[in-house]
Amino acid sequence: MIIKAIIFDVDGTLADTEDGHRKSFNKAFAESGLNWNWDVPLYDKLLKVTGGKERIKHFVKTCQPDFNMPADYDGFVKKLHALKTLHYTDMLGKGDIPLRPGIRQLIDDAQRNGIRLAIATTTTPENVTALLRQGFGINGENIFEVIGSGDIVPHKKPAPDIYFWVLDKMGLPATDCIALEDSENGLRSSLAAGIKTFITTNRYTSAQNFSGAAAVFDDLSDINHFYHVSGLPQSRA
Ligand code: XBP
Ligand code: MG
Repeated sequence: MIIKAIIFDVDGTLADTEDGHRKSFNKAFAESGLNWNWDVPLYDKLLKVTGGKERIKHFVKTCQPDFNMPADYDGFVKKLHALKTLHYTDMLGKGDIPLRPGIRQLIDDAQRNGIRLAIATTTTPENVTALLRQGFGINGENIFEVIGSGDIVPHKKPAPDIYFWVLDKMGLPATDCIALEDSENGLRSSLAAGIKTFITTNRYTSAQNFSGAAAVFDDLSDINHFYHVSGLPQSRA
C-alpha cells in the first residue's frame, strides 16, 4: 500500500486536549449557576459519548434525574456549550495545550513527501482552528486540505460519517489513506469507513479496546519507529 493521505483525529491525537475540555465544561457550568462538576473519573465515563452537546445531554439524563429542564432544552444546551467553547478556545489561545510528541515532525515530513493531510473530528470547528493556529502558526489551518468537524455530519463517531465525508471531499478511496486516532470511538469510526488506523493512547484512552487497529503506540516520540511500522517514508534531510 502506498499511503497517499493521513487523516488525523484532533482531541487526544494532535494534542492532549480532553482535560482542557473537561475544565472548560466546568467553567461554563459554574458561570451558568449550575452546581455540576465533572471530575476525572466521571469525565472518563462521559467520554464514551462523543460531542460536547451530546455529552451534556447524556450527563443530564444519567446523573441529574431531578434537573428542571427549561422549555427550550436544546437552546439551553447549545448556549451552555457555546460558553464552554469560549473558555476552551481561550485556553488554547494562551498556549496551554501543546501538540503531542512527534506530531509536528510527522506533518512536516508528510508535507515534504507529498502526502496529503486531512482532519476528521467530532469537536467544534472553532476548537480546531484555535488548536491549529496555536500549534502550527497563523496559517495552521492551511496545512490540512480537508477539515471535517463538529455537526457537519448527522452522526458523530463511532459512526463512520465524518471519515466518509472527508474521503469524499479528498476524492480518495479509504485504501489509499491511514487514520491516526486515540480512542475506541475514533477507531470504530475510521475502521467502519474502511481506513487502516493507528492509535496513540493517552490517560483517558489507554485501557480501551483497540482491536482492529494496525498498531498501538503510547505516542509518536519515536517517529522513525512509527514510519517503519506504518510504511510511511522516513524523514528526508
Ligand atoms: C472528541 C470529542 C469532543 C470533545 C469536546 O472528539 O468527543 O466532543 O471532547 O469537543 P475527537 P466539543 O477525538 O474525534 O476530536 O465540546 O466541541 O464537542
Ligand atoms: Mg480523539
